[in-house]
Amino acid sequence: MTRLKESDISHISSNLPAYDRELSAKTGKTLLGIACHACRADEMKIREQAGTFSIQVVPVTAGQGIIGDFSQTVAAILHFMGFKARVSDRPDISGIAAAFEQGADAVMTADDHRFVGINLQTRTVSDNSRATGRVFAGGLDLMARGIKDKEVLVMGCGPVGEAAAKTLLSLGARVGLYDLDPSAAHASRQRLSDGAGRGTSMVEENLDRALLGYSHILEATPAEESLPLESISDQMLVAAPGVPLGVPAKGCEILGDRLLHDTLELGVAAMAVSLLL
Ligand code: 2YH
Repeated sequence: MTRLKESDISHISSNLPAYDRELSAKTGKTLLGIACHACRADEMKIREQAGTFSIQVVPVTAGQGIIGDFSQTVAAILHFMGFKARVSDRPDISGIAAAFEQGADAVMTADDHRFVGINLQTRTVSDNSRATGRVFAGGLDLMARGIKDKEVLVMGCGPVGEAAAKTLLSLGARVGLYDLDPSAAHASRQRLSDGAGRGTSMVEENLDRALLGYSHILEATPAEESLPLESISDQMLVAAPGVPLGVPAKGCEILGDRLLHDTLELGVAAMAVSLLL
């Protein structure tokens, strides 16, 4: 599991308006709009509810400890989306207790294993990995102007890739699953096929061969350069929640507006929206 570094996120807060414009150019929707699309939520209603919904972001010192700028950046993203958000004055249990005592509607908090949002009234828990997979799948759907009946290769079958695959199947895509460890792809396929009413997925065991047949990619690996430069075509659309980004620098240039990638923004946006559902 990737642990974010301060250098992965330090640019985010000051760049939110520009990132929102970039997302609109790529997908036709803003950060909030993509999150609502992915969560099948009414954007107008969410915008209205967000203004009175207070979220306290609670830093966690356990394990490897605080990541510089992490909580502040999460709060900045939430604030940018229109939520009443702030970083808790205290970390850990004291912060959680204060959020309850002060009547917050929700907390967002992360240790080394999970990053979650918890609605303190409804007990809904939104998980960053699931939300991230879901929102990047929704973003790919928008970039493709409808992913229904299209073939998508999901690279990386961890929690993010599997959540993306689940969303893509629910949108009617035909999904190929690839993982460096084929048994992870097979296990993922089994879990996906256990979900009632879902489309079918298939496992791809040879990446080079698979890449010849797909022009829609959901890159959810934790590896640099997982998508070979030679495989990047003029038609390819890539949604890449993986950190670090698996697309080589030259590939990013070639893809331009056909590449969707960030380290925190879209995942936090989808977590926040799902807390309101
Ligand atoms: O980055 C992480 C974990 N790898 C979970 C990621 C789930 N997608 N956690 C962030 C730790 C933040 C730290 N405890 C803080 O600053 O509060």
